[in-house]
Amino acid sequence: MAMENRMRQFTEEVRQAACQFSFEGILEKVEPYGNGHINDTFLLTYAVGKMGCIRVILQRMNQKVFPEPEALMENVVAVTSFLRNRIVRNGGDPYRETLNVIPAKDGKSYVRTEGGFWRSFMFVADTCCYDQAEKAEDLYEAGMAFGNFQRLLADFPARKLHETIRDFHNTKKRLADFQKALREDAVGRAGRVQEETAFVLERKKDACFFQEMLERGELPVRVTHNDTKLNNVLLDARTRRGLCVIDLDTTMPGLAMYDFGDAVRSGASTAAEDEKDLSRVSLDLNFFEKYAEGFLKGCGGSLTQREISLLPMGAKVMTYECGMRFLTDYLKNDVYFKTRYPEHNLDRARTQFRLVADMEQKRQKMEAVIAGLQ
Ligand code: ADP
Ligand code: GN1
Ligand code: MG
Repeated sequence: MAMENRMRQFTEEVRQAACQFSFEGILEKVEPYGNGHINDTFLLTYAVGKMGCIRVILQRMNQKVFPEPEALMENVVAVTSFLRNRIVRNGGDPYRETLNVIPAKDGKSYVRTEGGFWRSFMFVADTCCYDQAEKAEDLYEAGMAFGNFQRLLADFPARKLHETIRDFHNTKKRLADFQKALREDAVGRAGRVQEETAFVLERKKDACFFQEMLERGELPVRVTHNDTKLNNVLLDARTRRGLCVIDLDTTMPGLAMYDFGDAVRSGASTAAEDEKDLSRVSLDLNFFEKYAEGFLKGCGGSLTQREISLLPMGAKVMTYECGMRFLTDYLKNDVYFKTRYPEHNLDRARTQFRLVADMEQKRQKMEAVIAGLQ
């Protein structure tokens, strides 16, 4: 019953937002959509005269995570317009190969209601989107799509981008945040995570690895996606080819290793991000290789030798950072990521740390795979 009431309230809020967008037709259906951890995503179906049905995505942006939705949408519009031009120039389909923002009736890229800030995208139909890869080819295709995304944005004017989340992949800062949450122990959970805490603290050096290289000016800063989770890329359902990179909220200056690493973390694990049976969690080296092959191909030779050799480290640091973020959120009483049960963030942190440990075991193998692709 509580669920039904919640759904009714959601639907009402969605309707209030939807009527301010440049949609046409009669709203026939509202469904919660996808498995994102941050925004509230809905699929809306409209009946348009005698033309049949049109579906659109409507999202309530998470204002706790993104305190400046206007700046965020400026980024999204700038990046998608730039991509659209490139895709058209390359003979591609700009309605399927990038997100398309549907504006509000007042011409803005977002709508503000009592319930928050909303935006809308054309729905990219006939696609598949996976939380976990089904086969190695999916990872090749995801890698190709994310690599291509980075290549297409190579000459995007990075200074135009707002930093939507400050220090997003500053792992050193993430470690400091974790230590602060541990000290504050807001809801008395610190005692329950001593093993995980020790795991984090034993790897302080990893937290500083990229940040210190960046501070020394040793790595090229590129426009990167920064949230290359497998379910942030759509594959064409018919051909199963990498089609459209979505969830552009964190597209900002960053490192190639971030985009490589986060996709390996999410796509090359043998288990779900919240698997409780840790014996099922490991790095699938075949998936790792396929993702790397696709990513390098997609980047089209733009990565330096140094960057390529740092890809395995990117996978480890991104996995470590993500585990630390889940654990920090657990200590802070689950204020950032959406959770479905009280220990959800802790389960997620544990899988990430198990994956880090496995990557440490497989380090030489990972390096050999990357060397073999050069
Ligand atoms: P979050 O930031 O919460 O992860 P996303 O923007 O990734 O939100 O959207 C959540 C999910 O909704 C995606 O994983 C995908 O399944 C689906 N989705 C989002 N936008 C589109 C779109 N334009 N077309 C088709 N599916 C989409
Ligand atoms: C979030 O939004 P989503 O679900 O695609 C998070 C990522 C994490 C990921 C872990 C803006 O991604 O950074 O790696 O969860 N996005 C943001 O699953 O914090
Ligand atoms: Mg997402």
